[in-house]
Amino acid sequence: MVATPNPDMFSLFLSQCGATPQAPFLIAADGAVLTYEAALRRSAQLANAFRAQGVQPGDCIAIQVEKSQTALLTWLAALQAGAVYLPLNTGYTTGELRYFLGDAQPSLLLCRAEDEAPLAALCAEIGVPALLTLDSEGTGGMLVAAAADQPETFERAPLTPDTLAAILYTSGTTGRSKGAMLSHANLASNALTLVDHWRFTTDDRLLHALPIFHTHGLFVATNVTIAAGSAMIFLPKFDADALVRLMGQASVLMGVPTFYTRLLAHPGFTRELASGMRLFISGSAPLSAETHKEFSALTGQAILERYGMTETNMNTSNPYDAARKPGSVGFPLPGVALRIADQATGTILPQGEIGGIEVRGPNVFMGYWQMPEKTAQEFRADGFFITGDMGRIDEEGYVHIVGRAKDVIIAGGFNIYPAEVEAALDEIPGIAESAVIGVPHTDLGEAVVAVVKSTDAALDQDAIAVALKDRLARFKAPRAVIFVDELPRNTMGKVQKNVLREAHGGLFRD
Ligand code: MCA
Ligand code: AMP
Repeated sequence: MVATPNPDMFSLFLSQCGATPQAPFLIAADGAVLTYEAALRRSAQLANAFRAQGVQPGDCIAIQVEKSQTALLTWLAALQAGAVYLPLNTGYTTGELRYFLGDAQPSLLLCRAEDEAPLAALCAEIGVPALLTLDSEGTGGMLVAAAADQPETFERAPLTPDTLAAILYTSGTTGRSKGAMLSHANLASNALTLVDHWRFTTDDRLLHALPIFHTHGLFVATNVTIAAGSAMIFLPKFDADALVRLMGQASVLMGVPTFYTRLLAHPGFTRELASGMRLFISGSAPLSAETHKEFSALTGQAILERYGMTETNMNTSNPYDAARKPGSVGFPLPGVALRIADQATGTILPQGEIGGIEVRGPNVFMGYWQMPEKTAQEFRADGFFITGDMGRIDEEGYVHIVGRAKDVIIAGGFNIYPAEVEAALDEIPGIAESAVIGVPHTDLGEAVVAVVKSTDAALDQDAIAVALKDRLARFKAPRAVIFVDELPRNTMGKVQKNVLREAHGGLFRD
């Protein structure tokens, strides 16, 4: 790893290209290798193609495409073009995109080839000047054609550590989604810390099966790989069979807890197979102590759990060398200050007590895009960010997340805000009111369940699924709908979700 005084991700990438140009950067499932040097050339062509479409430094480019090598290289292209990268979950519907594109006003949208017609209309409607497409393999589409004849070098845009590198939208407990603004320094500082903490080297081969539109797959996995000069075995999506087939060539896996429960259920995942790996990392959602222990019993290795957020990148991690405690997210990372405070007053609580988790450090974002008031509300006067997670620090200093103050469901590592699903449900004719809860789910950790008061006897779960199809990404759709005569309410008239959780919590338990 080559460190520079004020590093940014593209400088780190260039350092690796200079030091080991022929080292593998991306390895496909069939073994085909894309070297650092080839990735530099291809990403320069993409940067030139973006520039030719009118993208200037500081402009935003929005991306909603399937995972492919070319899709990943658009991140490197944006970095060198000085563009602000806005990756979007491939599950979002056109209606959901209308909000994100309207809010961020990108200069260019890169979308799937099959979405070209509806999204060209959307771009015309909201004034996005350029649209390119990319096919699901990353080998065809307007972007590939536009980049083919472009020069393989690109004069990168100047930047400072505080230059905006990316906007990632996080859903809101109430109201609008917020665009978290991440600077080049936010991303590079966290990547370098993690390389060090997790002992990444040029020898590492990271098994990459996460999506690349969220922090985990894009920043944690990819930026750590770049900063270390290691390689990724780059898979289009999670598939337990593929992971078992390729694990023998890998040294590290990063995943959400569902990856680990599915691996444990796979007959091909054995102690011998795992013995070639030096590190298994979990995050994005709570890894149950039970899964942690089951994994240790099978493999003899302890999963390393860490904790982060879109707004903060990674905040804590279990240690590399010392005990990795089941049910704990470890210690604050070097440079990150973490405290437990009373949610209402901000008073710092004594060690051992449960309160709101607050963090401060070079990893913490610059604020929410065009929402200065919302940003101000979520920071304390001394610069600590209020995460909305509840936790405690135990007698040995390990951080434990014990719940969430924010009303969010985390299913398979995706965050889903009940208020958004309720609003979509309430728009359906025949639904008088609704309440959405998260229910324990053996595969996804939590699953979305809707409790609905209906005035239309013909309305059933299937009809609701059809009505939601174009309004909400599929991963947000209720896995079950329960029809009730009345929703339980307290004396203030507020729906008692705890009563609903108690009544329906056993729905997906084996
Ligand atoms: C897919 N579906 C889901 C989910 N994923 N439903 C609920 N929750 C999900 N997570 C739905 C699809 O819409 C589809 O619905 C059906 O399930 C099957 O889709 P498929 O793609 O086959 O699903 P899968 O392969 O089983 O995917 C499950 C998965 C995947 C492997 C857990 O969701 C995944 O890779 N999750 C990782 C998420 C992640 O990267 N999170 C990091 C966020 P239908 O059949 O009805 O069409 S970053 C973060 O949280 C912070 C910063 C951090 O700390 O990292
Ligand atoms: P996101 O909004 O997608 O950035 O998700 C961030 C949230 O995921 C955090 O605020 C936590 O609630 C949750 N999270 C991330 N890592 C962990 C973890 N290891 N254990 C429990 N929750 C986690």
